[in-house]
Amino acid sequence: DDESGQAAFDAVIAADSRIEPRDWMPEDYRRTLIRQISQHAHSEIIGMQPEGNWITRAPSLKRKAILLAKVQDEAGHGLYLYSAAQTLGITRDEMTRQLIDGKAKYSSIFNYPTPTWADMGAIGWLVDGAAICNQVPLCRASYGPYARAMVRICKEESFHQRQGFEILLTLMQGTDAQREMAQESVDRWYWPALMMFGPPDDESPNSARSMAWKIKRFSNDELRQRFVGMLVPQAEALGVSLPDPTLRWNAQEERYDMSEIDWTEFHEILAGRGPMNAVRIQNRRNAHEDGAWVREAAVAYARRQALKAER
Ligand code: FAQ
Repeated sequence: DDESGQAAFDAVIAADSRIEPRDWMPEDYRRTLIRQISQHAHSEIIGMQPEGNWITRAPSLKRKAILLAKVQDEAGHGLYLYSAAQTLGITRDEMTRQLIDGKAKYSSIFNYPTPTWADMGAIGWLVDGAAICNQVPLCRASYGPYARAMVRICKEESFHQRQGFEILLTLMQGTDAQREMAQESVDRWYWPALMMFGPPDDESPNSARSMAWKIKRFSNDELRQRFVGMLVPQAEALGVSLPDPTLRWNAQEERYDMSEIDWTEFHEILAGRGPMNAVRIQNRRNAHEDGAWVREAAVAYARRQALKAER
C-alpha cells in the first residue's frame, strides 16, 4: 500500500540506492522524472539539427565522418532516454506527439542558428561541455534506468567535447579569418550555453524537490559556476576570450563573479519565440510524417513474425 511504499521509497533515497521501474514511487516523483527525461530525450533529438546543418558542408572528408558520427550518437542518446522514460509509463508515441505539437520543452540551446563552420567547434566545446557538467552528477540520479543511461551518454559527450575543442584549436592556429570565425562563434554561444543550466536557484521551482529526491545533486547555479571554472583555463589554451568583461575569480567567496545573464532572452526562447524554434519543430514534424511508412512497415513485419511464431 501507499504507506509502506512511501516508507520503502524513503529508505532507498536515504541510503543513496536506486529506485527501479517496478518499485513503488510517489506520483510526483514519477511525473518529475517523465518531465526531465523526456525533455532530455527531446533535446538530444532536436539537438541533431544545428549540427546536421553542416554535414553536407564539412570542410573535409574526415570532418564529415566525425560530424556524422557525433550526430548519430545524439540520436542514440535520444533513444536510450526515450526508453528510460518509457519505464515510467509513458509511450514513445505520446512523447513524440507532445514534441511535434509544440507542447514539450527541450533545451533552449538548440533554438539558435549555426551559420558558420566554427559553430561545430563551439557547440562541441561549449554545449557538450555544459552537458557534461550537468550530466555527470546525473549518473548518480536516484532512478536506476536514467542513471545507467547517463553513464554511457557521458562517455560519448566527453569525446564530443574534445572534438569541438579540437575544431576550435585548429581554427585558432589558422589564418586571421579563421581565428575571427572561431572567436565570433564563441561570442555567440557562450551566454546561451550558460543558460542551459536553467534559471537562477531562487527562480528554479523544481530544484528543491528534485534535490531532495536525489535526481539533481547540485543546483543550477552551482553547476553553472563549475562550468565556467572548467572553461576559463580551456579558453586560455585555445587563445579565445570569453565575452564577459566582468568575469573574474573571487577568491574570498571562492566563486566566479560574472555579468548578469539575459534572462529575458531565455524566457522568450522557452515561450517558443527564439530564432529557430519554429524551424526545429517543423523539421521534426516533417521527419516524423515522412517516416510513417517505416513505422508501418516495422509493425507489419513484427505482426507477421508473431503469426509465424504461433504456427
Ligand atoms: N531550456 O525548475 P527548473 C544535450 C525549464 S544537453 C529549456 O530549474 P529543472 C546534449 C525547466 O524544464 C541538453 N527549458 O527545472 C547535446 C522547467 O520547466 P518545466 C539537455 C529549461 O528540471 C549536445 C523550468 O524551466 N540536457 O542535449 C531550461 O529542475 C549537443 C524551470 O526550471 C538535459 O535536459 C533550458 N536550458 O532543471 C545534444 C539535462 N532550463 O519542466 C546535441 C537534464 C530550465 O517545469 C548536441 N535536465 N528549463 O515546465 C536537467 O538537468 C534539468 O531538467 C535542468 C532544469 C537543469 C535543465
